[in-house]
Amino acid sequence: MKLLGGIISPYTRKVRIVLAEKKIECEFEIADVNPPENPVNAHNPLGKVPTLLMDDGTALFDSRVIVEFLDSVSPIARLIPEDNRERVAVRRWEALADGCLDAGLLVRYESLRPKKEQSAAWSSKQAGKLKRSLAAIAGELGERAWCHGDRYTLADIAVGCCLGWVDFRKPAGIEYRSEYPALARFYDRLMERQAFSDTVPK
Ligand SMILES: N[C@@H](CCC(=O)N[C@@H](CS)C(=O)NCC(=O)O)C(=O)O
Repeated sequence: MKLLGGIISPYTRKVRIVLAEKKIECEFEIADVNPPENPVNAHNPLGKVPTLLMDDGTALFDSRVIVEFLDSVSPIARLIPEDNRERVAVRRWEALADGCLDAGLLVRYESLRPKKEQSAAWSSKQAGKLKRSLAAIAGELGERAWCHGDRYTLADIAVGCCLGWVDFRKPAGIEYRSEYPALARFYDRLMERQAFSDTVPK
């Protein structure tokens, strides 16, 4: 298998962390998806990373589908609970963290457009989603060690990747660490895991 991804891409980081936690061997190739014509298009019509190239030539996307596949191929370190309600709760955390990132990326992409083409109203709408979802993550996590239940799951990985990217890019000038110290402590604990420290955006 080969993972096409980006070093800073938080969704790619989610997949890389799942691979590492589950001890699954996978080649990693950095793919630049910025140009309209890019090497990912041939495998994924959406032209986005992460895209996982399977040994049989098929491609899996997006990160949520890839992590579900990876969690099912090996019993090591199950990250998605089997129980229906628990699984839905973990996937809800992932949807919240990924949705927060989606808004953050839109804020960033907008800021990279020529000044006269930027829409302040559009950026502010996306920044609103970003701020509300960070507040929701902080409120729902509180001072607990893990997002769901009493163990490390995909929920923690998704939230950790979201926090790492928000801190790295600071979309809309957000400084989450000073605004939500409990979230900063949560992220710092995750960074003690090698899967996190090996994949830090830089
Ligand atoms: N929902 C997707 C989002 C993937 C995504 O948006 N990746 C970004 C990089 S962080 C990308 O490929 N952007 C290129 C583009 O949108 O053209 C997932 O979870 O994999």
